[in-house]
Amino acid sequence: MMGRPRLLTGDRRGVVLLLVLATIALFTVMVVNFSADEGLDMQLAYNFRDSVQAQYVARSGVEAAVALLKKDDTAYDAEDEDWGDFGQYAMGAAQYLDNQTISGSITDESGRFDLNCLGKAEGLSLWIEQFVNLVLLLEIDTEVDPRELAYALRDWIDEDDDDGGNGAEERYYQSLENPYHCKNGPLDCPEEILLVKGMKPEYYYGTDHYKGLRDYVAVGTGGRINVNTASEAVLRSVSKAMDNDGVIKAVQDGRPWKVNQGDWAAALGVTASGDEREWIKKVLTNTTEVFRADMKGSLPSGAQMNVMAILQRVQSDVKIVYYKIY
Ligand SMILES: [Ca+2]
Ligand SMILES: [Ca+2]
Repeated sequence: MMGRPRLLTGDRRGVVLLLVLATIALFTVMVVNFSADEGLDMQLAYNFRDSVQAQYVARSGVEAAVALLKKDDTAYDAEDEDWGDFGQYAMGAAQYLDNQTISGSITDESGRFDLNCLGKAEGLSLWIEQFVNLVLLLEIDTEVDPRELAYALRDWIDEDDDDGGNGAEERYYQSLENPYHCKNGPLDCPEEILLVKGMKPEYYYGTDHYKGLRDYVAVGTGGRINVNTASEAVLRSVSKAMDNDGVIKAVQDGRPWKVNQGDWAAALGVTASGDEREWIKKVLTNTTEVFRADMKGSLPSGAQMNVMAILQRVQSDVKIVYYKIY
């Protein structure tokens, strides 16, 4: 029977000794550093404490937004309601916050184009048309035909792996120098558009010469456009028949639209074919289910934190469905 191998030969003992000495040396350096950096560490700790506190102040702004939307009248949604004046509301809250302040706004996501509609099978050509109209109306200087961007977005979102000969699926994304997977599912946030073939940051963020898509797109509204909150570009993009000065004036003069007109084309004096009329009826509304809260928490020390939350209202319940700290 062989004896147990000896664990440490002479040479190995030497290695262990060196390791122990090195460890002691390391701890010594660390102790010296601890005392030298103590002041800096305290400052870092204060900063961290303040940033966490500012974050919670911003978070309480989101909670205030949820409370405000829970008691909002769901018959119509427009900026003449309490949620449209969140700034005033937040200033009133400041007196309870001991010099900490919340500032921010609640906006309607249904005033924007829902990018995820490009993944819908139903009405796809019309959603694509709407996206293309929006890119053209914003005068975004795309290198490729905006239709190609729309097709690439369609493929990014739709479940299948069929690029239809004009889009981009898994094969394209795997051929990149730093490959990644095609999502084949709905976008979680509008910024995700930057991963899609053909998109450039400037198309989204804008330049000195044109506005980007950022303020005009959303995800998760289902595609309904609220006539009370939509910008002119978004209203015009709905269909060629909506891209008309008289129609835009009729929308704006009628605000707030407290009653859903149903046949919006008739209500707004739109000259449209039967199909266009149906499309306008399908897309336009005067209510919303998805709101966005942008909140900033500030402390007297100057610490500030921003929070963005997407709030979804189902009947009179309001849930946070997306939350980002920045
Ligand atoms: Ca309302
Ligand atoms: Ca796909």
